[in-house]
Amino acid sequence: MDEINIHANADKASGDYIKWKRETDGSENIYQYEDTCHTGKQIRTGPALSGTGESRMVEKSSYKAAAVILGLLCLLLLIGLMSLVFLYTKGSSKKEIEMVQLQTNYNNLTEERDQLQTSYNNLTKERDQLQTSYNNLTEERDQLQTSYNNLAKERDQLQTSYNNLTEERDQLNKKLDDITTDLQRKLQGLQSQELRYFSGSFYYISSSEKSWEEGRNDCRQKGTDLVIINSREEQDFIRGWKKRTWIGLTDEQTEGTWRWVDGTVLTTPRFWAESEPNNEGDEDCAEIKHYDSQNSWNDVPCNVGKYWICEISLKNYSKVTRQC
Ligand code: 2F8
Ligand code: CA
Repeated sequence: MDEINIHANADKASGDYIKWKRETDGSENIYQYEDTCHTGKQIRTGPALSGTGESRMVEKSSYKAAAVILGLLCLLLLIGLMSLVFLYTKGSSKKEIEMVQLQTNYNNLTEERDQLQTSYNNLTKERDQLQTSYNNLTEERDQLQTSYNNLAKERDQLQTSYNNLTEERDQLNKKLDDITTDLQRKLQGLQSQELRYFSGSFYYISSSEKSWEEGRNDCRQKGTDLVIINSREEQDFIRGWKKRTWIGLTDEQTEGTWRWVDGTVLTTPRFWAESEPNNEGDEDCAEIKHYDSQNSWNDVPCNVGKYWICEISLKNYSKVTRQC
């Protein structure tokens, strides 16, 4: 049985060593010993190499070559690992730089975005304020437009009223001229006669006696008519002449229905003498008979001769003017 001691630490003869031992059955065992302790620990077992010393030399060379190859492989592996680490580190650095740049860009973009967002918000606010101002201005404009339209409408109405009034004034002026001319003509016709004025009317009494119709025609020729008595005061004024005179009252048209010469039916006041009108022998025209009494009217035949009184009423002119 062969036995070889191999020291793992050449500088220390008493250090750890490995014992290679060939067993009788041809197998080989390798034991590891620690220092002075001779109890070995078996670390390998296997068949023994065939051959003698020469074969052992070959085996040793093979082990050395294997060790060298193994070393080279380890070196290559180490170099590879280092390269990988280098590349990884380099890649990581590049990535880190890129990440930093990306982060910076991201931060810049975020800041720009925030600034843009702020600008957008400000612009939105300004736009809303402008929109509000625009709406207010639009509303004010519409109100002003409405006021303007109303004023224009009022102006047009006033203009129309002004035009109407101007036209009315012109018509009135024309009528006034006509009335003035008419009055002047009538007054010229009565110039030589005695005229009396009472409460808005001129009165004329004839100097001769004629029938009711002839007396009325005389008045008409002068542009007037027989007197119409409308009040107690006028009745007293008329009977103040103290003459039996025709007045402008007749029932010729309908017996019993007394009408004034302007067509109005006699109502009140009325100043018939007692028991009159009695139509004694077809009496269709009225006279002032009992002039000393207020109730002085009498109906008599129209063809008898009597004085007559004409009336030029200025109120009638006034009425005509207002009707225009
Ligand atoms: O008594 C009243 C009566 O007097 C006269 O007749 C008699 C009158 N006639 C004339 O004057 C013509 C009536 O009219 C009057 O009613
Ligand atoms: Ca009578």
